[in-house]
Amino acid sequence: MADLSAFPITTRWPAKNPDIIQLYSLPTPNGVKVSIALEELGLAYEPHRIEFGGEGVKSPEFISLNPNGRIPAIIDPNGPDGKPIGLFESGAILVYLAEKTGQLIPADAAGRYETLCWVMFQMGGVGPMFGQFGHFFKFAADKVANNPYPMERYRDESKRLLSVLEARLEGRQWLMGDEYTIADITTFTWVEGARKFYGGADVLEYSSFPNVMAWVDRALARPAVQKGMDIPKRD
Ligand SMILES: N[C@@H](CCC(=O)N[C@@H](CS)C(=O)NCC(=O)O)C(=O)O
Repeated sequence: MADLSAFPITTRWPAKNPDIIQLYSLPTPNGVKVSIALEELGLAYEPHRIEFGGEGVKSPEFISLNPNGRIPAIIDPNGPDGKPIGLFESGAILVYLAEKTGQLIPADAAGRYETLCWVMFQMGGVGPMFGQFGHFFKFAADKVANNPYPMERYRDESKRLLSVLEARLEGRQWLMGDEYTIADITTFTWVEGARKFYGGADVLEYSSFPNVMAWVDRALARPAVQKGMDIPKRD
Protein backbone atom coordinates (compact mmCIF):
# COMPACT_ATOMS: atom_id res chain seq x y z
CA MET A 1 0.00 0.00 0.00
CA ALA A 2 1.33 3.47 -0.95
CA ASP A 3 2.61 5.65 1.89
CA LEU A 4 1.18 9.17 1.57
CA SER A 5 2.25 10.28 5.06
CA ALA A 6 4.63 12.86 3.53
CA PHE A 7 1.51 14.77 2.39
CA PRO A 8 -0.12 16.59 5.37
CA ILE A 9 -3.29 17.08 3.32
CA THR A 10 -4.03 13.37 3.88
CA THR A 11 -4.38 13.96 7.64
CA ARG A 12 -7.36 16.23 7.00
CA TRP A 13 -8.76 14.40 3.97
CA PRO A 14 -7.63 10.79 4.49
CA ALA A 15 -7.21 8.48 1.51
CA LYS A 16 -9.51 5.46 1.67
CA ASN A 17 -7.40 3.89 -1.06
CA PRO A 18 -3.88 5.43 -1.06
CA ASP A 19 -2.91 3.35 -4.10
CA ILE A 20 -5.03 5.46 -6.47
CA ILE A 21 -4.87 9.12 -7.49
CA GLN A 22 -6.22 11.50 -4.85
CA LEU A 23 -8.17 14.43 -6.35
CA TYR A 24 -8.84 17.56 -4.26
CA SER A 25 -11.39 19.64 -6.08
CA LEU A 26 -14.84 21.14 -6.56
CA PRO A 27 -16.99 21.01 -9.71
CA THR A 28 -15.96 24.50 -10.95
CA PRO A 29 -14.56 25.28 -14.44
CA ASN A 30 -11.00 24.64 -13.21
CA GLY A 31 -11.93 21.70 -11.01
CA VAL A 32 -13.86 19.71 -13.61
CA LYS A 33 -10.97 19.84 -16.07
CA VAL A 34 -9.20 17.23 -13.96
CA SER A 35 -12.19 15.00 -13.14
CA ILE A 36 -13.11 14.99 -16.85
CA ALA A 37 -9.54 14.06 -17.87
CA LEU A 38 -9.42 11.28 -15.24
CA GLU A 39 -12.76 9.93 -16.53
CA GLU A 40 -11.60 10.14 -20.15
CA LEU A 41 -8.41 8.27 -19.27
CA GLY A 42 -10.17 5.64 -17.17
CA LEU A 43 -7.74 6.18 -14.29
CA ALA A 44 -8.85 5.14 -10.81
CA TYR A 45 -9.12 8.09 -8.43
CA GLU A 46 -10.58 9.15 -5.13
CA PRO A 47 -12.25 12.60 -5.11
CA HIS A 48 -12.18 14.84 -2.05
CA ARG A 49 -14.51 17.83 -1.98
CA ILE A 50 -12.65 20.98 -0.86
CA GLU A 51 -14.75 24.01 -0.02
CA PHE A 52 -13.58 27.60 -0.48
CA GLY A 53 -12.31 29.54 2.53
CA GLY A 54 -10.31 28.71 5.66
CA GLU A 55 -11.89 25.31 6.24
CA GLY A 56 -10.97 24.20 2.72
CA VAL A 57 -8.62 25.72 0.15
CA LYS A 58 -7.03 28.14 2.63
CA SER A 59 -6.46 25.57 5.38
CA PRO A 60 -2.83 24.71 6.28
CA GLU A 61 -3.38 21.12 5.16
CA PHE A 62 -4.56 22.16 1.69
CA ILE A 63 -1.85 24.86 1.40
CA SER A 64 0.71 22.13 2.09
CA LEU A 65 -0.22 20.65 -1.31
CA ASN A 66 -0.99 23.87 -3.19
CA PRO A 67 0.72 26.96 -1.73
CA ASN A 68 -1.65 29.05 -3.88
CA GLY A 69 -4.70 27.75 -1.98
CA ARG A 70 -6.84 26.87 -4.99
CA ILE A 71 -8.41 23.74 -6.40
CA PRO A 72 -7.69 21.50 -8.26
CA ALA A 73 -4.74 19.55 -6.86
CA ILE A 74 -3.82 15.88 -6.95
CA ILE A 75 -1.51 13.31 -5.42
CA ASP A 76 -0.49 10.45 -7.67
CA PRO A 77 0.92 7.64 -5.50
CA ASN A 78 2.54 6.19 -8.61
CA GLY A 79 4.42 9.21 -9.98
CA PRO A 80 7.81 9.42 -11.72
CA ASP A 81 10.15 6.57 -10.67
CA GLY A 82 7.16 4.95 -8.95
CA LYS A 83 7.21 7.57 -6.17
CA PRO A 84 4.24 9.68 -4.98
CA ILE A 85 3.97 13.15 -6.48
CA GLY A 86 1.75 16.13 -5.60
CA LEU A 87 0.62 18.54 -8.31
CA PHE A 88 -1.40 21.75 -8.52
CA GLU A 89 -2.48 24.13 -11.35
CA SER A 90 -4.99 22.48 -13.68
CA GLY A 91 -2.79 22.95 -16.77
CA ALA A 92 0.19 21.22 -15.15
CA ILE A 93 -2.05 18.39 -13.91
CA LEU A 94 -3.53 17.85 -17.38
CA VAL A 95 -0.10 17.79 -19.03
CA TYR A 96 1.09 15.34 -16.37
CA LEU A 97 -1.88 12.98 -16.86
CA ALA A 98 -1.57 13.14 -20.65
CA GLU A 99 2.15 12.36 -20.53
CA LYS A 100 1.68 9.63 -17.94
CA THR A 101 -0.81 7.79 -20.14
CA GLY A 102 0.26 8.88 -23.64
CA GLN A 103 -3.36 9.89 -24.28
CA LEU A 104 -5.23 13.18 -24.84
CA ILE A 105 -2.08 14.64 -26.45
CA PRO A 106 -0.63 13.96 -29.90
CA ALA A 107 2.26 11.48 -30.01
CA ASP A 108 4.38 13.59 -32.40
CA ALA A 109 6.49 16.43 -31.00
CA ALA A 110 5.04 19.16 -33.24
CA GLY A 111 1.47 18.17 -32.38
CA ARG A 112 2.37 18.01 -28.72
CA TYR A 113 3.79 21.54 -28.70
CA GLU A 114 0.84 22.87 -30.68
CA THR A 115 -1.48 21.36 -28.08
CA LEU A 116 0.54 23.03 -25.32
CA CYS A 117 0.13 26.39 -27.10
CA TRP A 118 -3.65 26.03 -26.81
CA VAL A 119 -3.45 24.82 -23.22
CA MET A 120 -1.39 27.92 -22.34
CA PHE A 121 -3.81 30.12 -24.31
CA GLN A 122 -6.52 28.93 -21.96
CA MET A 123 -4.43 29.12 -18.79
CA GLY A 124 -3.20 32.66 -19.46
CA GLY A 125 -6.18 33.99 -21.40
CA VAL A 126 -9.58 32.33 -21.33
CA GLY A 127 -9.56 31.28 -17.65
CA PRO A 128 -8.39 34.58 -16.11
CA MET A 129 -10.41 36.82 -18.45
CA PHE A 130 -13.65 34.83 -18.24
CA GLY A 131 -13.16 34.59 -14.49
CA GLN A 132 -12.81 38.36 -14.10
CA PHE A 133 -15.77 38.90 -16.41
CA GLY A 134 -17.88 36.63 -14.19
CA HIS A 135 -16.68 38.41 -11.07
CA PHE A 136 -17.80 41.85 -12.25
CA PHE A 137 -20.85 40.66 -14.19
CA LYS A 138 -22.33 38.38 -11.57
CA PHE A 139 -20.63 38.36 -8.20
CA ALA A 140 -19.57 42.02 -7.75
CA ALA A 141 -22.15 43.77 -9.95
CA ASP A 142 -23.30 45.85 -6.97
CA LYS A 143 -19.74 47.13 -6.37
CA VAL A 144 -19.41 48.47 -9.93
CA ALA A 145 -22.99 49.68 -10.39
CA ASN A 146 -21.70 53.22 -11.12
CA ASN A 147 -18.77 52.17 -13.25
CA PRO A 148 -19.32 49.78 -16.16
CA TYR A 149 -15.63 49.84 -17.19
CA PRO A 150 -14.36 46.69 -15.36
CA MET A 151 -17.20 44.49 -16.64
CA GLU A 152 -16.93 45.91 -20.17
CA ARG A 153 -13.17 45.44 -20.28
CA TYR A 154 -13.34 41.75 -19.34
CA ARG A 155 -16.48 41.17 -21.43
CA ASP A 156 -14.78 42.55 -24.53
CA GLU A 157 -11.57 40.61 -23.95
CA SER A 158 -13.60 37.42 -23.38
CA LYS A 159 -15.44 38.02 -26.65
CA ARG A 160 -12.14 38.60 -28.45
CA LEU A 161 -10.84 35.29 -27.09
CA LEU A 162 -14.05 33.59 -28.25
CA SER A 163 -13.40 34.98 -31.73
CA VAL A 164 -9.91 33.41 -31.66
CA LEU A 165 -11.49 30.06 -30.79
CA GLU A 166 -14.16 30.56 -33.44
CA ALA A 167 -11.51 30.98 -36.14
CA ARG A 168 -9.45 28.04 -34.86
CA LEU A 169 -12.49 25.74 -34.90
CA GLU A 170 -13.46 26.59 -38.47
CA GLY A 171 -13.29 23.25 -40.29
CA ARG A 172 -12.02 21.48 -37.15
CA GLN A 173 -13.92 19.15 -34.85
CA TRP A 174 -11.53 19.79 -31.96
CA LEU A 175 -8.83 22.38 -31.29
CA MET A 176 -6.25 19.96 -32.66
CA GLY A 177 -8.41 18.77 -35.54
CA ASP A 178 -9.60 15.17 -35.36
CA GLU A 179 -7.90 14.46 -32.03
CA TYR A 180 -9.64 15.39 -28.78
CA THR A 181 -6.95 16.61 -26.39
CA ILE A 182 -6.28 18.30 -23.07
CA ALA A 183 -6.52 21.62 -24.97
CA ASP A 184 -10.24 20.97 -25.52
CA ILE A 185 -10.80 19.87 -21.92
CA THR A 186 -9.10 22.90 -20.45
CA THR A 187 -11.02 25.35 -22.65
CA PHE A 188 -14.60 24.18 -23.25
CA THR A 189 -15.05 23.87 -19.49
CA TRP A 190 -14.60 27.64 -19.20
CA VAL A 191 -16.91 28.48 -22.09
CA GLU A 192 -19.56 26.24 -20.56
CA GLY A 193 -18.80 27.55 -17.06
CA ALA A 194 -19.40 31.16 -18.11
CA ARG A 195 -22.79 30.09 -19.44
CA LYS A 196 -23.74 27.91 -16.48
CA PHE A 197 -22.30 29.79 -13.49
CA TYR A 198 -22.37 33.39 -14.71
CA GLY A 199 -25.39 33.33 -17.01
CA GLY A 200 -23.09 35.13 -19.45
CA ALA A 201 -24.21 33.61 -22.78
CA ASP A 202 -26.20 36.65 -23.95
CA VAL A 203 -23.73 39.31 -22.80
CA LEU A 204 -20.83 37.39 -24.36
CA GLU A 205 -22.96 36.90 -27.50
CA TYR A 206 -22.44 33.15 -27.65
CA SER A 207 -24.86 32.87 -30.57
CA SER A 208 -22.38 34.75 -32.78
CA PHE A 209 -19.78 32.00 -32.24
CA PRO A 210 -21.40 28.95 -33.90
CA ASN A 211 -18.20 26.93 -34.26
CA VAL A 212 -17.47 27.39 -30.56
CA MET A 213 -20.97 26.44 -29.50
CA ALA A 214 -21.04 23.33 -31.71
CA TRP A 215 -17.65 22.30 -30.23
CA VAL A 216 -18.92 22.80 -26.65
CA ASP A 217 -21.99 20.68 -27.49
CA ARG A 218 -19.77 17.93 -28.94
CA ALA A 219 -17.70 17.93 -25.76
CA LEU A 220 -20.74 17.94 -23.46
CA ALA A 221 -22.11 14.87 -25.29
CA ARG A 222 -19.11 12.76 -24.23
CA PRO A 223 -19.96 10.33 -21.38
CA ALA A 224 -16.73 11.14 -19.52
CA VAL A 225 -17.58 14.84 -19.63
CA GLN A 226 -21.10 14.27 -18.33
CA LYS A 227 -19.69 12.28 -15.44
CA GLY A 228 -16.67 14.48 -14.70
CA MET A 229 -18.70 17.71 -14.65
CA ASP A 230 -20.34 16.59 -11.41
CA ILE A 231 -17.29 15.44 -9.43
CA PRO A 232 -16.62 15.76 -6.52
CA LYS A 233 -20.30 15.40 -5.73
CA ARG A 234 -21.99 17.25 -2.92
CA ASP A 235 -22.35 15.12 0.22
N1 LIG B 1 -4.79 28.75 -12.40
C1 LIG B 1 -5.46 27.89 -11.45
C2 LIG B 1 -6.73 28.53 -11.00
C3 LIG B 1 -7.44 27.74 -9.93
C4 LIG B 1 -8.62 28.49 -9.37
O1 LIG B 1 -8.78 29.70 -9.55
N2 LIG B 1 -9.47 27.76 -8.63
C5 LIG B 1 -10.60 28.38 -8.00
C6 LIG B 1 -11.88 27.61 -8.34
S1 LIG B 1 -12.25 27.63 -10.07
C7 LIG B 1 -10.41 28.37 -6.49
O2 LIG B 1 -9.92 27.42 -5.95
N3 LIG B 1 -10.83 29.44 -5.82
C8 LIG B 1 -10.75 29.50 -4.40
C9 LIG B 1 -10.43 30.86 -3.89
O3 LIG B 1 -10.29 31.79 -4.71
O4 LIG B 1 -10.29 31.01 -2.68
C10 LIG B 1 -5.72 26.52 -12.09
O5 LIG B 1 -5.97 26.49 -13.30
O6 LIG B 1 -5.67 25.50 -11.40
